[in-house]
Amino acid sequence: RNTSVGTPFWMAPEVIACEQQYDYSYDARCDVWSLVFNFFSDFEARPSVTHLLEHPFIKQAQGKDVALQQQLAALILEQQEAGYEIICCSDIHVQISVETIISHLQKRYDELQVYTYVGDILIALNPFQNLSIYSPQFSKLYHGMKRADNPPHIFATADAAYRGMVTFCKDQCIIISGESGAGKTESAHLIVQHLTFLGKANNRTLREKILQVNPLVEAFGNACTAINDNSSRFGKYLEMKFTPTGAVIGAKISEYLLEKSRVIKQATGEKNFHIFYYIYAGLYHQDKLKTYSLPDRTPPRYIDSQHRTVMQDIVSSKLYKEQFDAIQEGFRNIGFTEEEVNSVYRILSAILNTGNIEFASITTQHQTDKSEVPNAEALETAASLLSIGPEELQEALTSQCVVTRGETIIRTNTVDKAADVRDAMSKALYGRLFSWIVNRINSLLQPDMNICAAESGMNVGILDIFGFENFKKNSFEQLCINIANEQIQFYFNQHIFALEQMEYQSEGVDASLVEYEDNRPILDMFLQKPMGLLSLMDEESRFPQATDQTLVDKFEDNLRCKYFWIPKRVELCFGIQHYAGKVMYNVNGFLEKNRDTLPADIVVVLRTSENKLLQQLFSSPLTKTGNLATSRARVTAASRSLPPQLGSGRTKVDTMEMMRHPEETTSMRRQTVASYFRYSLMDLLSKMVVGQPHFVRCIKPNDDRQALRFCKERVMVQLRYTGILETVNIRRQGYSHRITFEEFVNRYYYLAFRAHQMPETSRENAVAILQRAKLEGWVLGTTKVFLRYYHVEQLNLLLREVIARVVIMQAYTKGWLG
Ligand code: AOV
Ligand code: MG
Repeated sequence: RNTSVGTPFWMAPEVIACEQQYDYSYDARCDVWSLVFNFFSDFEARPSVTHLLEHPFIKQAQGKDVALQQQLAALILEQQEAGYEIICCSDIHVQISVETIISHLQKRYDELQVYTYVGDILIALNPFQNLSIYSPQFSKLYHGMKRADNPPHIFATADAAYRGMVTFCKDQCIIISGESGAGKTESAHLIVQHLTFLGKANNRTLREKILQVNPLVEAFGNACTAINDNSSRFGKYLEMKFTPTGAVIGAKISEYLLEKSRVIKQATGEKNFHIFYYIYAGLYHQDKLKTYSLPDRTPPRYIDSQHRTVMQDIVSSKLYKEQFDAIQEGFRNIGFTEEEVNSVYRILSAILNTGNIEFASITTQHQTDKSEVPNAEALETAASLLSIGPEELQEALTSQCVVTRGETIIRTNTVDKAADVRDAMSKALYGRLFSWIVNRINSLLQPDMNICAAESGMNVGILDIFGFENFKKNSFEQLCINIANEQIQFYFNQHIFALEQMEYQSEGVDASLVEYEDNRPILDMFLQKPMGLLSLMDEESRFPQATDQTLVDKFEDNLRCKYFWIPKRVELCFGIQHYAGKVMYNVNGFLEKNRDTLPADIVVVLRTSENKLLQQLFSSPLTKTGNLATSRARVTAASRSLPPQLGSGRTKVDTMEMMRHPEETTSMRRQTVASYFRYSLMDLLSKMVVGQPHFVRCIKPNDDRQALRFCKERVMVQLRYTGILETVNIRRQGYSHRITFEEFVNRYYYLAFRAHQMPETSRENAVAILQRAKLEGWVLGTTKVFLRYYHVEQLNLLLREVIARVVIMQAYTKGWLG
């Protein structure tokens, strides 16, 4: 390929590394890493064709076909005479190493170019500082442009998804992945920002509402961890809904696996969910701490179990207050009533007061392990905020009704047991409150049926989950988080590698098979039934006598897999070799966290509440079971109908493959966290597989959250485990678009035929169009045209020109134009 002198080589030549006398550069236009060099500097005098054939580059070129090489050499000389600079690429197999990519990324990062494409995947390096590239001007800049027209940007990815949806009438999903603190949540916000810009609704308020959804939900679902001050403690799939013409009409959030345990306890140096701090600062400012009975002398135990915080620091925080104001505004704008918001604050305060309830044991002559509440004030305040009777609450906390053989027996709770019940109640309150807020937002942002029937609408989904975590001490929560990430990686692999290979093979197109790290065995080890880790844990959770030790023993006896091991010297621990690295888990409390039991007595008491919201939270059967029913229906439906983008060559098995282990047999009655988790994953994947995916890979350049610090080793590790290198290879050789001959001819026949001709949708006509469009490098399969992504851009551009001409002609013949 040759480019005339002075033609900008996409954003000027991006020379990324000098090896020997050659420079390698990445060319977004043809999606290849190419070799750019001043060819003639290698020769002292003007070379002849024979000279050229001796050149190492030519020797490797054209698949080593000598005849072709001669042609090339002649062409090069001809071009040089005409004053062209020679840029050679694509058919030289430049070995791209991780090092090459890293130095490229580093150079860009140093210039604050945080985005880079690898094929159609966007790599986003966390800048750890505010960049001025997200203003509406930038949204305009990226609107409807070809990708190569502008530097890589998250807006371009959002734009591609939007255009994909409008052009092909197909749902899209943007999958953002990366480890904790890599920038997923920020990226998700930016995507929503650009999509609301694109989906110009006449309705400005709707756009504002949608923009406020993320901050609102994150106030309740995010918290400060050791890794990230604004760490997502739940998974979020936000679907933005559009009309077929691309106007935004609504939104829907699905939330996954909120880390409820954070409500009652946080690891050293970590905090509770943001909202607890926000309400303190905000309500303090409004002089309303008393109105909501928030304990104001010392911070409640739930937000400061180690007594490290001073009340004054919380209430006087400017940041917290600002966030509170934003939350209040969000609630109001989105459409929550004042009464509802009031109830939310009351429940939050009730949770904090509940956490302060203490228990002491009383010994009577007959009973030894009975407990009472020495600080009646906390109990009474909590009960009053929940609009329930304090005696009833105390009863439910300190005793337990057991029905055996038709007889009801009251058993008293020990101090420890009572504290567990108290904490279980707090977790349930918070978890259900969170789900309620999400559901309420969904009902308020539901598309207006008058504008667009739901079934004719389309959506772009944005997945932002909690990133891979590896702390000094990792517990049940980290296990769930990391399994979820493992599953997302599997989905990525399936899409990028496995399905790609299968499609090539079934179409008879040569696919130099790209090797990649398949994490299927690890996922199987977790999810398999009945011998996978989660199933084993569920089984053990059913035995009341089980202990952490019996759980570890069970794992050790049953999990025979190189990804799992029990360390010799550390007690109650096991190690997992995840796709993203080794993690040591401490099983302390695993069983209890998995059982997540909420005594029936507590539910009964809470149902007596006079607070409407609270009644709602506890009136239905467990919300999670409700979700699961729909989830199950959807999973089945998804596996029945093939995701359209997977093409006809795929079988049902493939969809099921994307979601490992979709089958489910566990009884719904005693739902453990693990089995709920399994369902949630399936539910999520069933949503994802129906859309055309776009991948954003967030990378954390350093662990100190420092701007402009690029730690090569850290980036290297992330590039390796995310499979970016393999991605480069498969994309370089790959054909990202495969269109059936029929679809291709129908879509592009204007380019080679007259509008009224309606040519036969045959292979030959597809070829005619490709030739007419002067495209090179495409391949024909048995039923499909295989195109590189830039081919599609070129075709669409041509199509647009032709259509514009036709429109002008028509206008002209009608006499509309002079
Ligand atoms: P995460 O979502 O990937 O972690 P975040 O999106 O919360 O990570 O990013 C962590 C922090 O990095 C943010 O609070 C910002 O300070 C900074 N940051 C990320 N992206 C940008 C950007 N584009 N511009 C400026 N600052 C940015 V977790 O949710 O912990 O897995 O569970
Ligand atoms: Mg996040």
